[in-house]
Amino acid sequence: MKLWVCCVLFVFACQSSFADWVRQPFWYDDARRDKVAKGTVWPQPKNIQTTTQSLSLDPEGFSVVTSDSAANSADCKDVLDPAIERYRGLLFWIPADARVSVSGDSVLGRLRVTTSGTCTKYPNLDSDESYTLTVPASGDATLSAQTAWGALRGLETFSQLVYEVDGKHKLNVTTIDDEPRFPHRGVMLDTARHFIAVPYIIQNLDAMAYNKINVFHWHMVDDQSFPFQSATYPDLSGKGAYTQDNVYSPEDVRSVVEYARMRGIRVIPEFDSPGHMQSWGQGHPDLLTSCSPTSIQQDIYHLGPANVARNSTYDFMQRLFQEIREVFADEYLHLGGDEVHFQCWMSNDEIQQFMQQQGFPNTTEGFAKLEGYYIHRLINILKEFPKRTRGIVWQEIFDNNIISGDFTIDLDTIIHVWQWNNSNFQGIQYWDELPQVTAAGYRAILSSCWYLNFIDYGRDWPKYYECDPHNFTGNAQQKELVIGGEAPLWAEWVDATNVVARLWPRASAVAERLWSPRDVADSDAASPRMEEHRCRMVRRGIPAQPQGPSYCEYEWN
Ligand code: CP6
Repeated sequence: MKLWVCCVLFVFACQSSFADWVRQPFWYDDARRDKVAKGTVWPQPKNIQTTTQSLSLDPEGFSVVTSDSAANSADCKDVLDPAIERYRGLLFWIPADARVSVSGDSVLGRLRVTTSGTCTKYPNLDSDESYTLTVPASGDATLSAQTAWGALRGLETFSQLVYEVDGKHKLNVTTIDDEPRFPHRGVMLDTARHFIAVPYIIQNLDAMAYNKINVFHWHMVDDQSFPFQSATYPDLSGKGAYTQDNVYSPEDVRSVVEYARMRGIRVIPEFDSPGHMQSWGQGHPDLLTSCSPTSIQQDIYHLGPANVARNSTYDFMQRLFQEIREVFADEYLHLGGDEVHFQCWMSNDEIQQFMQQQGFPNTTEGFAKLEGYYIHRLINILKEFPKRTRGIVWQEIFDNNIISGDFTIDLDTIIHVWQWNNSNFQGIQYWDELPQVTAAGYRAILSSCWYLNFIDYGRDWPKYYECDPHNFTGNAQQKELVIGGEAPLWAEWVDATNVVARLWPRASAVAERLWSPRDVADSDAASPRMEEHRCRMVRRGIPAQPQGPSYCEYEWN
């Protein structure tokens, strides 16, 4: 028996496929990344002309200056000045005692930053993030952008051009003209299955900025816990948080929103309803539907989705969302709407009565109408807010429209596509969903192929990298309606101990897909740059996990 196994292994080992498997060629290439990928940019810019002519930077003498037109606008300066300070800190990493003098070299002395448009206090979906960056053979380098948000992206690019040779900070003569392919490029973090303390959220915002990601979708609350401390309804976290240490105070939220703003990142909070609300029921049981004992939805509290039959539910949501809109500042709120199981509603007399009143049949179509009715009312509530407010919803809300035949959801609502279909999960494939969503005229964001909570043995980023949001059949107008995507990290098996390493550099694959032109799609070609980028993040203090055997010049310590 043993001999037989040995023979099979021997024959297999002689096949070249086995040799390839042992020697995964990309691992070898990547371990030698220092020879090929120094000073490369992630995500890949739209247009980059680079040369082999190098300039040195003098950490003592180098300066970044803003031109007068940038200084004209207080809103631009407010973001730009601190950013320039930050990037000064990121530009020079060689320890002082290891630095070699650059005297006698061609030295780049200055980077001039100009913004020519007007700046907004907060970044938004329409913000212009384009920039051009020139590093000439002699004279000042220039970075010009329409807005401070574009200038931030350009500063990040500039900092990535710098590499280390023989104790010197160097960069090559280069011209870059860059802008994102999609305006909505996000990471979603779930802080309800596990509490994630603010310093780790902050660290992720740093990593997002290094990847030009501009949306932090904060899936703040869910069935398991309600960590948001609401001034209007203190019992929500008072009774719904895991502990009173595991809460985000208004001050915490404000500091996250401000830290994100400084990096051109929008914070979009999600307060998921009418499903996934168990934790809300701890302090406010009347908000939820009582399920009859025969319903499979019952848990120890016998409560299910929101009680959508009561006006008091809508009053509650109005007051809560009004507070949320003020604290988070973004024009968009994520309203959830995913995974509502209809059995509990079906088992409740009050809901049944309400459905009869509304003329909704007691069928799947009827419950789809009921959920549509609820979200429609919620969106109408947002419309009455003093500041313009719009909704993002998970795809079920759109799918229910199709089931019920009632297109009651406003067209300025964004549909978040998350489902897929395989042996473990029966949903709709995104290439079947996006044609329908966009044909109906809705804008869409994609997450289906970027669920970072799934892990495998091996490097999995190429699979995220190769997924394209335009991989569906549709006309140009439909493609235009896909405004981007998000990499979600559901946190059933994630907390502060592993959140940063699980996200990075895997989310970097998504970042490049959403920023760079569509034809930048070859993961083998991207691999050395990915390695360089991962080491750069490690050097900057982000514990980004390795993607195979390799080393970094500055290892984690
Ligand atoms: N929680 C909420 C979740 C998920 C969703 N919504 C989820 C579903 C399937 C998988 C992973 C996560 N945990 N509120 C779906 C949007 Cl595989």
